[in-house]
Amino acid sequence: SFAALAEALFPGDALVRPVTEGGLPVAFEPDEALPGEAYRLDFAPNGVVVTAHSEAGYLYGLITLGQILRGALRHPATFLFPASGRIADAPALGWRGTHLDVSRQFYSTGEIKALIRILAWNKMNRFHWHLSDDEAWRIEIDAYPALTEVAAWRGHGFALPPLLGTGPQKTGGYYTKAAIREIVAYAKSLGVTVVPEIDIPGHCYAMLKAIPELRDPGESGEYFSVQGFPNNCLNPAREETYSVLETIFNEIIALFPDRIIHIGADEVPIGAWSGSPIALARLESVAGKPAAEAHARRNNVVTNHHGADEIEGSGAAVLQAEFLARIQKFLASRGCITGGWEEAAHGHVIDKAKVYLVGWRNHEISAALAGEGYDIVVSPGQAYYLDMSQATDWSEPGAGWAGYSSPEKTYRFDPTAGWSEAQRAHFLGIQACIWSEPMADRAIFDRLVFPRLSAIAESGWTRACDKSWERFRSIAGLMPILYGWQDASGEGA
Ligand code: NAG
Repeated sequence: SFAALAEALFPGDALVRPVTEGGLPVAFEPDEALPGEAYRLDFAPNGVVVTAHSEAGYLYGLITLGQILRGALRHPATFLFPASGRIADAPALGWRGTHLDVSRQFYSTGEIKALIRILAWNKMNRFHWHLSDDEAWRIEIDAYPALTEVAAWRGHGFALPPLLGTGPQKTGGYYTKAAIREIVAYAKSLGVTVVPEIDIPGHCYAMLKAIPELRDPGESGEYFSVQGFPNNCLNPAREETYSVLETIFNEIIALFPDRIIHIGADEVPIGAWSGSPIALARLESVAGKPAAEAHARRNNVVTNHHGADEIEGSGAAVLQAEFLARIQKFLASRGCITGGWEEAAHGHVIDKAKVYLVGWRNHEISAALAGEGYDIVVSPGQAYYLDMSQATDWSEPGAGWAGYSSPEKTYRFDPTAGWSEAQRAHFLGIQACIWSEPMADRAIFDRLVFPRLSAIAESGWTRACDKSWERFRSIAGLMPILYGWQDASGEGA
């Protein structure tokens, strides 16, 4: 019955209830001719038939019925299901993702599950889970307890003058292995593949706080990341770097059965490793003495800002490329596809056949990488970064390095505008990126994420010729009540 369907899709949600008193029977029919996530709904006076080829197809059919029920809330007294007619539906794109940064803000297991439910409701099928960054490390690793004991928390350990009382409370959290298994299983039940990200070799300040032995003891001087973190990169010339990472990835692979592992690779500062003698020696052996000497001159030089820190061709890029290729080989040997932000292509040593990239700085870079034969998920900051403010005039919260993005701009963005057939052959799909630096509370999160998340989802599911901004706008105002955050309870660790 619809009551059971509604309960399965929206547990405990009082807003969803059968519209017809007696409920309406739903039958399921297999059809092997339908592609994976496609479904049909056939309406008849005595019920609805959902036809599909896979669990995902049945799920999306049921979600569409759930959406019709939600629509019925606007006219509860008069709503009737159609007595005849057919909905035949299939996704436009294979990769319909959302990325969430849980390093800059921590989200409880309950909140993650609520977000996954929202993704499924929007017929999104990938959850890219950004589990580590300079600010914090969020995943339990048995071999290195310090990663979570030290690097999952902040705001404590400062000595305050006695009159000010005790120091600040620590805040943060991490996901235990049990929590991760629970989340991955829950996502699977809603058609969502979870892609964990451990961001390396840059964005590793927290990891290096927890495992300081990974630093080159001979390193001197400073380089800074675009966010201002000093010396935040794992050293590619230390053997321990690889043995530690292999241990960590082995534990992670065991938790994520879909075997897609994202390794970051974004924003290695151009001065990275310029004060590390072992890294400079490695660079000299790969690229020659002049390259190593040129790189050493970058030590203590502050360069770098958003969008302009193109390190391709630099000594840092050479070292990074070698590092990434080695990690990728290891992951491939464990049967994994490697994901990376677009900079993972620097140096072009990574194996294109076993990699996918997420294009983020702008549309042109994504197009160029697709042209070079990299499989790519498109998520340009200018349209799909949900931390970007919705307006230019500071009346809205959010960041601005990629400019502002109104819901309309996000909705109308065409991810492959101007791409050739050859480029489109490498287009995997699209992704919303929820970077959480500005999302200090739930109100700001909701303001930034909704309804732009649904605008992106619609470009993932609906063919461009069937999209309509006017229709989207007319329902966007209803979205807050559709999302059902209310049962997002649960504590992190
Ligand atoms: C970039 C960083 C990210 C940051 C975000 C904010 C990527 C791949 N890297 O600087 O750490 O949170 O922008 O918009 O986006």
